Order: sequence, then C-alpha cells, then structure tokens
Amino acid sequence: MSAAQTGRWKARAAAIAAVLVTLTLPTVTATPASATTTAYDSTYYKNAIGKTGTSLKSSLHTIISSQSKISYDAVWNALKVTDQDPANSANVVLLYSGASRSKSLNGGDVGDWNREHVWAQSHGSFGTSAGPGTDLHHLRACDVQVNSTRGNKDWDTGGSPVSGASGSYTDSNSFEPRNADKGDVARMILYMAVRYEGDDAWADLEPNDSTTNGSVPFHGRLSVLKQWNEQDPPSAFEERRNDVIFNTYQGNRNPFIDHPEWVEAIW
Ligand SMILES: [Ca+2]
Ligand SMILES: [Ca+2]
Repeated sequence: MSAAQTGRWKARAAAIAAVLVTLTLPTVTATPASATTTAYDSTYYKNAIGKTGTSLKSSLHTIISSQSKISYDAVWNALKVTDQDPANSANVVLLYSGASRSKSLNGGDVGDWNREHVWAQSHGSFGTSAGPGTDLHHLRACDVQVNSTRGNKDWDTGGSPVSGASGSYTDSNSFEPRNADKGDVARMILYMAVRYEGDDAWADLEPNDSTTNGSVPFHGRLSVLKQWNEQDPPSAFEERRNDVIFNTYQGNRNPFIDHPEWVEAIW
C-alpha cells in the first residue's frame, strides 16, 4: 500500500469513528413537547404555521374566535357526547378522578356529576351566558363534591389528598389534578387565554404565576401549567374531544391539543 493509500484509509477510518461517536452519544437535553404536524396545518392553521410568540398568539386568536356558541343548558347534553367513556357509552369520564359515571346522573346532588369550569367563572366574572361560561373547550364533567372542593382555586402542586379524586391534591388556594389530567387542565387554561383577548363582550383572560387571583381575569400558575403540558401529552380522549367540539358544537379547535409545542412558542 502506498503512503497516499494509507493516508486515505486513515482518513476514512477517522470519519467512520466520528460517525460512531455521534451515534452513541446519549441525548442529554430535556426535550419540550415535540413539534407535531396535523391534518389541519394546511387548512385551519395555515395562517399560524411558522409563527411564534405574540404573532402566533394573535393569529391563533383570530382563527379560534370564529365559533358557534351554545347555551348553558345545552352544555349538559354536549358533555354527554364530548366526555363519553370510551369503554362504556352510557357513562361520562369525570375530570380530576377518572371515574366513570352514568350520563343520567347529571345534576346537583351528592353522587351526581355537573359542569366544571376549568377556567373558574369568577376569574373574569363571565357567568354562564353564552360565551366563556359555556365554552366546551374548558367545561368538563366532574363529581359535584369534587367540583365544590376545587372551587375557583388556581393551579399548583401540593396540599392534601382530595376526597373522591384519588391522585388530586388541594390546599387553601390551589388545586393539583391527578397526573392524567394535568396536561388537559393546562391546555384548557391556555386555550381560554388565547380565545378571550378582551375584544368582545368578555374580559381578556390571561395566565400568570399567582395562586391568589381571586376574581381578576387571570389564572395561575403559568410555570406549573407549562410543566403539566409537557408531562401529560394529549391523549386519545382529549383529541377525540377536540374533534367532537370542532365538528359538532363550536367549529373551533384547541390549538394546544393539536400542537402542544405552541405553549412554549407563546409562553
Ligand atoms: Ca391527560
Ligand atoms: Ca387573553
């Protein structure tokens, strides 16, 4: 072998070694919700694709503000469809516990389920006329007593176990849903922040990092909600729910269920 040939082989061996090192390096960076593509990117989201920050938020606001609104009374029957138990079509799945309960037990008595506003009605005082108070993207079937325990508390970790909602915790000013519902709650809250910007009859709803918001139109804690979005990615239940609201009731989508990475892109 000539000296030139030996040199070429040495160079090739070094190149192969470099590739092997690259292939075996462990991934050490914590990855945020990875970018996704959906069937709606070239249609529903076409004006938002490629944007970030306030430009993305503004574009999504315009897109999702085109919607039908339903009455608070109509929410009962809508939840029987959107929150249907995939394993039992006679039941709904309850938020914060995952319990399956008969659709016919909607009401206000102990043992019934009712309409939980994940963005608490009092944070912006929007009540239950058609608008944020009846927006299915943040309304979920919930046990009556668990709903009462949650009240209008902000979102944060910690506290004592919630009776009737195993895995959920609460203290004097915050509520922590069970792990399987954490991402759902985060994406519902952040949907509300983008949908309601104060340019219609309602307050501009926004997330912040407080747990003492009371009746101001804010919900905390944003830093925790961002973690929950990463920790609990959209499930098949959540995605079906988004589709049913889009196709049957409101004609708008929750962008953060379709693109969970948009949470970090905006906040
Ligand atoms: Ca979930
Ligand atoms: Ca807002």
